[in-house]
Amino acid sequence: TLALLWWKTAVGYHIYVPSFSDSNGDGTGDIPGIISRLPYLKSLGIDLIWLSPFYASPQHDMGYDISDYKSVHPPYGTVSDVQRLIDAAHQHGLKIIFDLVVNHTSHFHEWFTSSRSSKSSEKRDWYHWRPAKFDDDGKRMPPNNWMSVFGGSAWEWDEATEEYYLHIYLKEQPDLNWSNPELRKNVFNDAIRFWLDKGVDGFRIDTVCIYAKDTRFPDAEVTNPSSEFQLGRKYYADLDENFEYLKEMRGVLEEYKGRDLVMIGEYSGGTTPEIAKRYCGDGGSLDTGFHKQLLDLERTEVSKWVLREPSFELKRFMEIHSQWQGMTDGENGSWTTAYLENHDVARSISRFVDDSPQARIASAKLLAVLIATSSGSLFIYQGQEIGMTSMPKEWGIEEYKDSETTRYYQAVKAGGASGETLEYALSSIQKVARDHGRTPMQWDSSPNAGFTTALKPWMRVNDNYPDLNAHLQEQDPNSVLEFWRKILKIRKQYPGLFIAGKFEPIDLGSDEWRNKVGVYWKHDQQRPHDDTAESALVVLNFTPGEMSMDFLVEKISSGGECEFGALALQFSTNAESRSGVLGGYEARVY
Ligand code: TEU
Repeated sequence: TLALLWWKTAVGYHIYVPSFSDSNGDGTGDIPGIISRLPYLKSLGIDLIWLSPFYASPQHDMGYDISDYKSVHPPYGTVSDVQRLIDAAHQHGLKIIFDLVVNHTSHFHEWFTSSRSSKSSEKRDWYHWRPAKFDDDGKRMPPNNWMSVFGGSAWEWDEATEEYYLHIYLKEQPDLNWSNPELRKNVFNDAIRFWLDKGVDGFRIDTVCIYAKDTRFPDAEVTNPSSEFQLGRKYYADLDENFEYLKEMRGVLEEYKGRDLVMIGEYSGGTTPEIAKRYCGDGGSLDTGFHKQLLDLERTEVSKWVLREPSFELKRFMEIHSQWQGMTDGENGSWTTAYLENHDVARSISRFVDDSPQARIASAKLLAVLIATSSGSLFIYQGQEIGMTSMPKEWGIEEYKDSETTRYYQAVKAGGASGETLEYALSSIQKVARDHGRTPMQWDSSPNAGFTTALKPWMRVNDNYPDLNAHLQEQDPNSVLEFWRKILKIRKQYPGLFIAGKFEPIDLGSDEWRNKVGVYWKHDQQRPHDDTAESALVVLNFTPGEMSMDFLVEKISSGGECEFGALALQFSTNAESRSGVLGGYEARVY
């Protein structure tokens, strides 16, 4: 049997605190609300909760701008509520990890207010301050041409001491200077030890690749001539020092003997499987990480908002997925995660399949099979287990709350961005805004989906909640929720195949086929290629139409491994599944 560590076999569930469950009727989700839903999570079959940031924050970036690591955003509750949550999760046999956001703080964090107050502040060097440059006309310019992830310069001028500070994200999120040992010590104490002492089981580590910066701050190459500012990633992602800082961080976790803590990093957009191996393979400090390449599927080099045409191609999706699946093959001890959604993306069935009322159930099950048969640590994002969809197209821009979205919309309106029309911008927002993943959880058919008793939740509830909610699905054996419960059990029944198996895509020959159907083997690597070795064949029809399976018979038997007819059908998402004919959006496992 496989000796898999707990965080490898665990099914994770990602909770976005403001949108999960509101216990006190103020329209915002909270910690006591989460505690009340633990039995639901337990019944789904999960083992691990990842909680989005709940710390004190002025909420310029939904809590990814922290003003005090050791206290809780009041609408979410108190430190003792969080303590109760940790204990209650443990009583339910669940592990729980927190979001660790330490590349930057809020500009309201005491560290920053002190740092900005004077050049001689003892915390001055805890952030990156640089004098202005001047152009030929004597105009004041930022120290270099780096672009902020959310648009515009990555530097903000500060009148108080007449210098610029660095912010890779919003100007309300100044970057910490990790090269300062005093700063690191304080991060470890406040953001890490404080919560480990309370019993948390580890961290999802935000923006884990970019703590170290090239503090000479060279200009980035001009890759987008239409923009004043350029991607400086080369000078702040995956630098050697970054690996050293993470080693130090790991050391802090190692102080907690016998706790078996986990560190799961959030990689950056440029992190390839090769780079990821350096983070989580032998000698690396992370256990595993979330790669971003499927989240970024639609975007082009120009920006997040200028989309590829067509925006989704199954072929590309499967190529990227299969590269990352290769990380679990045992080589150099590396490991990956398997996930399709988080709080930074639109809903997967809306992005990849069909979220119309007739097709959304089949679509959700199709994607459930894909990800639940994939190797790695599996993560489900809240609402994915009931097949929640992106926001309706009819909703106006006022329903979008994310500062990334609103900044972009305003920039286009003002004639900025990369020259898109407002119409294009809106259609792009309707596809890829982060807001789509942030609408409140749909619990039942009561007003506002039972998320809150308030008249107006902080974000509008999707109009489809009367027909799409957890309560309805609990009573329906054919629901998406019931399907997830079932498939999670099957995943755990065959860990060698589904959790740690070798992923071997089957080449369907032409791009036309590759864009219609996904087919792959999972092989048990513990007993490779002897007579007892187990393999599973997964077949996913991404088109609405039926198709004959003849195309596949040829492909799978050409390897000489087996005859298609000899394979036993383990299960299908389609109750009327017929041999030889693949139904529309049907997924099968042999
Ligand atoms: O995301 C890191 C990140 O690089 C994001 O910019 C991501 O590429 C973006 O959401 C794409 O639209 C993390 C958090 O997940 C995100 O919510 C935060 O906004 C960001 O860090 C800053 O803390």
